[in-house]
Amino acid sequence: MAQQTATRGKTSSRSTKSRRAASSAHGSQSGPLAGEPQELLRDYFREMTLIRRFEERAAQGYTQAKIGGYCHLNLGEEATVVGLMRALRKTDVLFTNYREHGYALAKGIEPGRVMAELYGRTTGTSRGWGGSMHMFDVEAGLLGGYGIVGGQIPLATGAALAIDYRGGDEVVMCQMGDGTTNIGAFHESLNIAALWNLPVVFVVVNNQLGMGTTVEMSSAEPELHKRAAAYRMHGERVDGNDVLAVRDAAARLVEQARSGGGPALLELVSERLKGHSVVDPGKYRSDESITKARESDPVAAFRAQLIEAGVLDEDAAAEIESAAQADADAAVSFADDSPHPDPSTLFDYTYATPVANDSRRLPADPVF
Ligand SMILES: Cc1ncc(C[n+]2csc(CCOP(=O)(O)OP(=O)(O)O)c2C)c(N)n1
Ligand SMILES: [Mg+2]
Repeated sequence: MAQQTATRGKTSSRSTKSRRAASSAHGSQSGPLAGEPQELLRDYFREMTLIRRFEERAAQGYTQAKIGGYCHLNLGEEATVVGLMRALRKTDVLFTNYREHGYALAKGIEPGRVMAELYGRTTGTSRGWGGSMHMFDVEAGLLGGYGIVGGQIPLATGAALAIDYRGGDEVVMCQMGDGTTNIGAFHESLNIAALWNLPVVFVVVNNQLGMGTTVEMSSAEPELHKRAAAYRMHGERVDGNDVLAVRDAAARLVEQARSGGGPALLELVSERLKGHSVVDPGKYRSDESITKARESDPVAAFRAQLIEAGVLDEDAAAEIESAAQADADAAVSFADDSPHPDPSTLFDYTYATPVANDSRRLPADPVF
């Protein structure tokens, strides 16, 4: 398939014309939203708003010392998250980096269980042992948030091999950040996935920063989608602030992978509204870059777009926002009311299966 080579800033998004032609029987709005069922558009706005409110409450929980360890938020990446998850079937599986709260929510996991994981409670997705970076839910098809940069890439590739070996029709989506595309495992995994034609879509959320390092400072080829060319793989770049463009590109590449068309690399250009993690004041950013990020806030932009198109009015938008706030607040109450794990279970999930010589000792126990 031809490599798309959109230059930085010039991102491809689905043509208005084809969108209009595809489903003119649906919504009556014109412009880029033409043909989109209105209820679906409102659903996207609901989900994006829930992620926004949830992450705001997570940040608050961290400053109240209710949440420990590291904590990275999807603030500014809501359109990317929702667009990507809408391209997957329930049976498709997702691997992500540590910035995954929004993915867990958009993959259909109850907000209370996601917040409880942040709070380290037994009702959390990983029984409270994983925390912010290690959400896991086999039923929902979320096979992990990973704290090691790029740790998810070989695992996702292996999962795609397992699907292929068993003759399944599921697809793996492997999300990562821009700062992950220069590590060895990225290149090894893309190579093997292309060689063996595995059903996996690699997604780079290019928020233009790896902690405080810009893409231009770290990557000799800053147009990250072009890395696919080294493996004769399809690569393309899309505006990560456009939920419909993300959904459409992802859906096309997921279906290509599902039908034996092989893996692909999708780059989504996005913005991180806050610091790398909740404790990062982001002092290394210029005022100009912060202003630019705020101006392209995908939640505010989508809200304005839906109002402009008559899909929402102010009252309906405000109603969705207060419902999202109530859901985020209820998630906090659920987490707060849930029990902490019993210390005696500390080593219970160290290995998937019991390991010989695993003495199940606690750190302070005598060695002999
Ligand atoms: C192997 C490894 N090296 C370094 C780190 C420290 N680290 C955590 S996040 C990060 C930046 C990754 O940036 P990017 O891939 O762009 O993801 P983003 O945080 O922007 O979502 C680094 C270097 C780590 N967790 N693992
Ligand atoms: Mg990044």
